[in-house]
Amino acid sequence: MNYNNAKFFASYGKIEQLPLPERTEIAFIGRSNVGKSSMINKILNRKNLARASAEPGKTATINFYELENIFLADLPGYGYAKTSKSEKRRFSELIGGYLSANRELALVIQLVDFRHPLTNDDISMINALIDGGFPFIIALTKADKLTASQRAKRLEELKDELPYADGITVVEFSSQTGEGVDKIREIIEEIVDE
Ligand SMILES: Nc1nc2c(ncn2[C@@H]2O[C@H](COP(=O)(O)OP(=O)(O)O)[C@@H](O)[C@H]2O)c(=O)[nH]1
Ligand SMILES: [Mg+2]
Repeated sequence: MNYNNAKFFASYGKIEQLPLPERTEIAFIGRSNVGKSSMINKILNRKNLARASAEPGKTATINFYELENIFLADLPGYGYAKTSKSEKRRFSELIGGYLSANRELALVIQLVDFRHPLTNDDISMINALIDGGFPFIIALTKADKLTASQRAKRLEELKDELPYADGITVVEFSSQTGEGVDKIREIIEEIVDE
């Protein structure tokens, strides 16, 4: 798979605008500011293809990137406290709408911040993925910000926060150091080969 030729495809503010589901898609879902755009940039060897922002809560669109014959879909980040109620509703409608739109969704990469306990929004999202039968993995982001013992502690706590975590693939990831990017690419390639 050639990650260097990926391109921005389009942004969609409404589910009805999405292209026909003719290509395999991989969706990136997570709290606002968790590192979705940074992860996409890292996977695609780019600094700023997906706009990574220090200003959370801004992406109220679904952004598609074209990687060979598949789409990467950067979904709006949920859970940003300062977003207005109506915007929050729009964000969650976009995410829910995307998931129920019968896309050719081969994988969801659910990002959560390695440093912090799962938020209620994270847990609702993960439960929705399980209930909907979506294939997904969990990426623990910003791994560079934790010491080895902090990591061990969080991994232990995660078992309580996600009682069914045993069957879920969990990837420790940092877009800063590149940790985990090979693993994510491997998983993408397994899917595409199928
Ligand atoms: N230290 C560190 N910072 C990160 C990492 N990933 C993202 N960030 C920072 O977190 C902020 C939000 O990242 P972004 O990719 O825009 O998050 P998004 O809202 O989920 O798309 C930006 O300031 C990034 O530079 C990471 O792996 N390590
Ligand atoms: Mg983003």
